[in-house]
Order: sequence, then structure tokens, then C-alpha cells
Amino acid sequence: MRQAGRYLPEYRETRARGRDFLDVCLTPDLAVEVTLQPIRRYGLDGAIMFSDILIVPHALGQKVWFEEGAGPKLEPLRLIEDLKQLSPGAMAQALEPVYETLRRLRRELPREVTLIGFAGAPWTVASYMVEGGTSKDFALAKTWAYRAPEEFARLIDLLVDATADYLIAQVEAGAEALQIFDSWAGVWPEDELRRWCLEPIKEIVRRVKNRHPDIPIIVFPRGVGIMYEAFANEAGADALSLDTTVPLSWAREHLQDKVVLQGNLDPLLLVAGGEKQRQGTRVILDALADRPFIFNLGHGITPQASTDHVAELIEQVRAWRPGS
Ligand code: 1CP
Repeated sequence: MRQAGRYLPEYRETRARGRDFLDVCLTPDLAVEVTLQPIRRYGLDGAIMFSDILIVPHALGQKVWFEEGAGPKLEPLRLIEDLKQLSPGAMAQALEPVYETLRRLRRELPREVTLIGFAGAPWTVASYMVEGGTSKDFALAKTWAYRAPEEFARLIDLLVDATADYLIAQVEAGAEALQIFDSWAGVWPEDELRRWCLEPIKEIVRRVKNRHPDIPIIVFPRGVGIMYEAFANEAGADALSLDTTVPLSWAREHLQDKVVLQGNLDPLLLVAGGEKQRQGTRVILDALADRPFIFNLGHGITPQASTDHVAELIEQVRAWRPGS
């Protein structure tokens, strides 16, 4: 999940040194610094490179900007002809600062800290490209996919190619594990979930593993409910990241003998803190942590999270023992 960000005063300070958010992502000095901040402060086991899933549309030539307080904005793609404006050939060059950031992080991080690269899954990235930003109902993107699936497939296929190439290059620049975020997978009926989310992710995993068979891949199909089981069986990933709503006993029974699980504390418990946070953490550890498991949040940390609550959480996770 996201671990850098506005809840850290040192992030807000570095962020103010960049022209804007994209500039922080694409300036290796700044991106390295914000990646290291949560590691320095908390001694976490993994460092997720500082970037954003919308770097890919940006590198493909779409206009992307981040408005203060309003989230990401993109000049939307609405017609099949609009895909001609994208230039996959220019992508590798545009993403070079990300690879430089990874190379530097590999040199600067302690050996025992895993460097995690990531990308958005094709559907989630396509949803931003078509809607022009975040959306409540994804009406434009979903309607396009229902009305003209062969057109929409061209966008998804383009993103499968771009994302697989991007993740392979991240491994070659030093990423030691990869996470694929399908944050908006939970909006589709079963057939479309398979077509627009599961199949594209499976193809990306296949291509990355073909080049780098040993690279661990974590998939986050947020909000897919019992369809998590199809992802466990079919995606080819090593681990699944559980969103906050997935019941722990169900996950233990249906998923954990197939893949490593990661998750799934409600990020808002880090705002609330106190006994509720301790209890929520304890329940997750007791249910899942005696088998292959990565403790994590069920979604990205919020700017309102308290740094003291994060410190308490980490202490509790580190102190936990099976049967304790
Ligand atoms: O160090 C880290 O924490 C890693 C950096 C990281 C990651 C993994 C950022 C930085 N973004 C992401 C992934 C990401 N970005 C996802 C997938 C994970 C998830 O579901 O949260 C998504 C959907 C985005 C898109 C995005 N970018 C959003 C969400 C908007 C929405 O639709 O609700 C936002 C707010 C951003 C901007 C952004 N990206 C990252 C940060 C720290 C921020 C906030 C900008 C700032 O505070 O300066």
C-alpha cells in the first residue's frame, strides 16, 4: 500500500520542494528521499518506490496533472481515435527517471529492506484515462466497454503491453518484488471482471515471470469479494493483497493455502487509534500470521493518519507471536 505521503511532516516538506506532485515522482533526488522517509522513521521491512499509477498514462503522452485537494486529472480519452494520441514508443524514455530512482534506492537501502516496484492494473489505469480522473460510478469507461468491447480491448491491450514492459524494466533497475494495483476491480459483474481485470493481470504476470521467473508478484484486486478466490487460482501471482472488507476466516480457508496473503487493516483505524486499532490489528494477526503472511493496510494510508498510531501499530506487529 502507499506508505509515504502527507501524514508525514517530512513528506510535506520535500513535496513543497517539487514544482508539483508529478515533478516529485520524476525527480530521482526527491523520489528517493520520500521513499526512504517512512523507512528511516519506522524501520519497515519493505520500501515501495515513490511514484504513482498515473505515471504510465503520462509516459504514454496523455496530459496528467494533480490538483491540490482534488486528486488526479487527465485530459480524457473518449473515442477510439483518441488512442492515436498515445505514443507507446516514447514510454521507455519518459520513465527513465523512475528506473534511476530504483537504481539509487537499491544502493541506499539496507540490504534487508525489500524494494517494491509497482504499477496500476490495466482496468484501473484505463478508468482514469477515460473518466479524466477519479469517478464514483465509472459510467463512461464501463459504458464504452459494454457498447464497444473490441474498441475498449484495444486500450486494455495497449496497457497490458505498456505495464508488462514497465514492470520488467523495474526489475532490471533493482525492484525485488512487484505489486499490481487493481483498485477499482470491484465494480464489474463476473464476466467483465474476468475480461477486463483478471485476464489482463494474468497476461502481465505471465510476461514478467517469463523474463524474471523468481520475482515475487503481489496483486491487489480491491473489492472483488469472493472473486478473490479466482484471482488466487488463476492470476499466477505469488501473493494477494486483501482489501479491508475481506473476512479473515474466509481468506484463511479459501486463499491462504494457494497464495501468500497481505493485508488488511482499515487505514482509518490509524486515524482513530486506541483500543479499536489494537484490537483490529490483533484479530488480523491471530487469523493469518501463523501462515505465509505480510502485515499491511487494506488500502492506502490517509493524510489524517497519526504518526504515533503508526508507530504503535508497528510495535504491536513486531511483538506478536503465534499463540501469544
Ligand atoms: O511511497 C508510497 O507510498 C508509494 C507511492 C504511491 C502508490 C503505490 C502513490 C503516491 N500512489 C500509489 C498508487 C495509486 N495511485 C493507486 C493504487 C493504490 C490505491 O488504490 O490507493 C491509485 C488508485 C492512485 C491514484 C491516485 N494518485 C490517487 C487516488 C485518487 C482516487 O481516485 O481516489 C491519489 C490521491 C493520487 C496522488 C498520490 N499518489 C501518491 C501520493 C502520496 C498521492 C497524494 C499526493 C500528495 O499528497 O502529494
